[in-house]
Amino acid sequence: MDARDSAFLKILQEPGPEASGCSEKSTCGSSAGPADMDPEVWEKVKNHPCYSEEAHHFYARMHVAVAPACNIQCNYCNRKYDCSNESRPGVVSERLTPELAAKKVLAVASEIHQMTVVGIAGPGDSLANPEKTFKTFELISKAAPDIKLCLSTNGLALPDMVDRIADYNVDHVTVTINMVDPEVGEKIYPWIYFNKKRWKGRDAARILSERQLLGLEMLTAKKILVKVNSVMIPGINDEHLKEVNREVKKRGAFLHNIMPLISEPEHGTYYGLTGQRGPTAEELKHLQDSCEGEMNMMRHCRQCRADAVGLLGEDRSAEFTNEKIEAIEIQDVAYDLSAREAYRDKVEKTRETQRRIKEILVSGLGKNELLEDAPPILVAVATQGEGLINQHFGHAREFQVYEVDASDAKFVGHRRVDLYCEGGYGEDDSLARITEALSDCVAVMVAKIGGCPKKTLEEARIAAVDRFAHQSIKPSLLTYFAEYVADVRSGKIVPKEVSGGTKIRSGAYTAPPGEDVRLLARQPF
Ligand code: CLF
Ligand code: SF4
Repeated sequence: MDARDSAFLKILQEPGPEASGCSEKSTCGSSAGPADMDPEVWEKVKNHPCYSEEAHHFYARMHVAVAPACNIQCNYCNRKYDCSNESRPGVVSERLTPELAAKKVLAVASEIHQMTVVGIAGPGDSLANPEKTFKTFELISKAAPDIKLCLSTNGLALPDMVDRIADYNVDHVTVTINMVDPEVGEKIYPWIYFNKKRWKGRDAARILSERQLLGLEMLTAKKILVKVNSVMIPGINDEHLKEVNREVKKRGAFLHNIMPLISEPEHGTYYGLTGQRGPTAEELKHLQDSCEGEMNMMRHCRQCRADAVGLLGEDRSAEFTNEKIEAIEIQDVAYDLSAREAYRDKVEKTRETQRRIKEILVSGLGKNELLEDAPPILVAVATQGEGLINQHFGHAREFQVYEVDASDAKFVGHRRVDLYCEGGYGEDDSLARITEALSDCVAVMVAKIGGCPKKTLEEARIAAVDRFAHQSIKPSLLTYFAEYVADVRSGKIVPKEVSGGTKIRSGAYTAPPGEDVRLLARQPF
């Protein structure tokens, strides 16, 4: 038991609930735990930060940018920038050869024991560059056999590559599917390059869709886990994504990740230049909620860069530049498999403890009549990982948002913000933007917060809560929910009206070596 969970120790000493089998469908999804799925599947996803929401608090991924070419054009992508499928466009990537990529993986794995997955996600399309992609996988699997291999693709070349994907033991494949109707597709894809020919309009969209769905079926027939990414483009495919959801579920997709369109004019994309807007946080959540009854939804995606390194939501890629990796002598890399395994064992014990505390709390709350029919609330959390409320308000670059009721505390999204505390001083402009970004939340849980931001948040009816500092997130949220409802029922607080329209902030965090992580301005190649 982690001493940081001391507030929950007493609860743990009481008898726990009976072990149950698979819970209701609503508890499955990327937030699911071992009780919710087949043990074989759980083994594959339990330390993959994208396929398991729980895992993303503890484990990191890295991308190796070995795939520069692409075989299609998406209206949300400018080729001068990173792939929008798996990386926010507009942040510079260094491209790698397969050999340098494998060396980089060893260097990162020896430094960051949390890193369990290597993905190839661009900056173009992984399967439009098959020789580079598969050579990279071959080298990594020989050098670092405990690392999971993952790839992301637009799916056009996928049916021709499924056997090779299986041969290289790639267990996780992401296919970006934005439509299953060519009429919708022609508004998203101006052209594709297929069978040595450039196709345009509806024909292009039809071929792409057929190849994506065929590839998906072929992968699931081989028991390879497939995540489908979809970019939500209001007015173009937002309603249509419900049909996409049904079609990919039918074909065995494991997870559906509906992501917001990122389209700023300065990115130079077709959508950016023509004023196509992205969804608000509420619109995105509403669509994700309506698809959740159909299949497992991912909500913790950070739309990472093609060379991202670290926990989702942080990016340590600047610590591992090509120049640094080239300068490293491979014999100096301390790739210690046993240290990595020991780290994972420790993490698994912590996760088990946090899970058990949560189960016991939920069981207790279920018996509390006061909480019956109490509507869920949104609560933001400042965290640096490990499933704990362990970040100072002023140091947060993003807040995780949870929907909490008596039955669960479910991760439903994140809000990127500017640092409030710069050089020891609070920034009023940042505070105003943070307050706006959290406007739909009733509280924000932090390790610590100063009197001034606390007052400003409270004026906006966002309670700043630091009494759960360094405790586990989900049990703290459940405990807070019970207290909140009791206060509402007694008339101590009036429930907050939420107006909607919360903007989604795009941006990637990169950390110059030795410095704080900052939101950097876009830099073209
Ligand atoms: Fe990378 Fe993608 Fe593999 Fe994850 S990312 S290739 S599945 S290892 Fe993850 Fe990043 Fe979202 Fe992608 S958070 S953009 S879903
Ligand atoms: Fe850009 Fe990726 Fe679309 Fe290719 S598949 S155009 S790289 S977003």
